[in-house]
Amino acid sequence: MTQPRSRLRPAVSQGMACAALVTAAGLLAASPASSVTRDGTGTAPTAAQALAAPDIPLANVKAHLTQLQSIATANGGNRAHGRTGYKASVDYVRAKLDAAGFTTTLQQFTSSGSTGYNLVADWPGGDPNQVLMTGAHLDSVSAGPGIDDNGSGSAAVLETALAVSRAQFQPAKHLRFAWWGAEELGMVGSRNYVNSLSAADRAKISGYINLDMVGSPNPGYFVYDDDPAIEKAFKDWYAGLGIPTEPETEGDGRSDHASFKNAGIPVGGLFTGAERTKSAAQAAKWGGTSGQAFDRCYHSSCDTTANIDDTALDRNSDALAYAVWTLAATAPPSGDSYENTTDVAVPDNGAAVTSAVTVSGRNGNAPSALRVGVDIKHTWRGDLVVDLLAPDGTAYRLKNSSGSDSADNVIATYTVDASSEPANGTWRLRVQDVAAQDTGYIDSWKLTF
Ligand code: DTR
Ligand code: CA
Ligand code: ZN
Ligand code: ZN
Repeated sequence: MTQPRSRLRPAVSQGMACAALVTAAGLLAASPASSVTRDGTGTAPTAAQALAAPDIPLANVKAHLTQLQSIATANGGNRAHGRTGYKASVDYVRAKLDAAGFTTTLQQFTSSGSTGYNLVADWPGGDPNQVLMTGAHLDSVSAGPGIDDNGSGSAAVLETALAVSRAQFQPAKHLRFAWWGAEELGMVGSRNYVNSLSAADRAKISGYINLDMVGSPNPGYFVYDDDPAIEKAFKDWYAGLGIPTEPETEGDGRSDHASFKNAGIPVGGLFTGAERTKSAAQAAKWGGTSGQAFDRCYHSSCDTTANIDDTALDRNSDALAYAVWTLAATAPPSGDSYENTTDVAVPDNGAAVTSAVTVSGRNGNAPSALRVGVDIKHTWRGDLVVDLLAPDGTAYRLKNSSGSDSADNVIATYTVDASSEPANGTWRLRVQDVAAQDTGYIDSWKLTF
């Protein structure tokens, strides 16, 4: 049931009730801290769980690739199933996750006469009946170090998991990350994992996101066209960057998401291409070299750290973080929405403006996972500070400004613990542009209870 559109309210003057301090480490560190408290007395506020996805530092992702390259070099030139380089890769990833507070499990299996290992890492918290999984295969072929295939996916997933820890992210859903063995033998590890789950445990997995080759040197931007919600998260992200994507259609059955899809679990993922050739039309929209394979070193000894396109790796790592933050925070819409679609101009480097929705007829307080969907069209979105104002004026920080976030538009769904706020009343979205140049407007926003 959608409420009638609300009248636009006068802008909230600056200096009104202050923002709740978002205590997530990492996010505030990425931009000027706003250490105001709810009541202005300096007492510690209750933390609002409204967090935008963090930027995934490319340097961190590449540091993992350097480590995986060193491991391959020290172990006969590869990280293949059944070889010492694979187990060393598992030990490296596991040590990072243990240090970051994950609960890690090593699942053993046998394939082609050798012991294989799946590494599974659970982030404590969230609804155990709604598990969002993200995974990548960690093994290479025996011909080479497998840095694009699939160190790139493994490193992007690892760094996203570490970003969850840095942010102390506590979404509605439970987060689980996995690194698979023996994918190159035919998705053996991931199939072993899915088959080892009871039907009840399989049913708890709300979705599986797969990253296999996300840094190809002549990259394409392919989004798996399987589950629409997962696909939408990735397409929204790339639309925000103004980068066209194509559906990943050849992948059916060609990577670990197949193990989950075959069990009826919604799947999605990203891919930058392997042995196939980039067309002229694709080169025209993505750059790179037409008539050349997306990855000329696919399954070859030259799949080293030199076989990576940094821009593609960075974009896909950030896209993964956005998808995890969005999909984990968004429990299936179960309630009513209240929306305002009236455009509100945001003055450049000026006063805050607001857009209001009026909620009525509800009982009690708002939920602990109040969903705030925003659509703000604005170049260089790092200029923007975005807050949700409860009817009593209490502010919940949704997005901090950032001197480095040059991407356009804020199209995101935030989850706010608004359980201390009565549901009925006039809620406002407050947006302020705190840096000169670049302008934009609130296109629409909505509350979902
Ligand atoms: N089979 C994967 C590489 C691969 C080829 N096509 C796709 C499509 C979607 C994901 C992965 C792939 C491998 O060699 O690991
Ligand atoms: Ca990044
Ligand atoms: Zn491969
Ligand atoms: Zn692969």
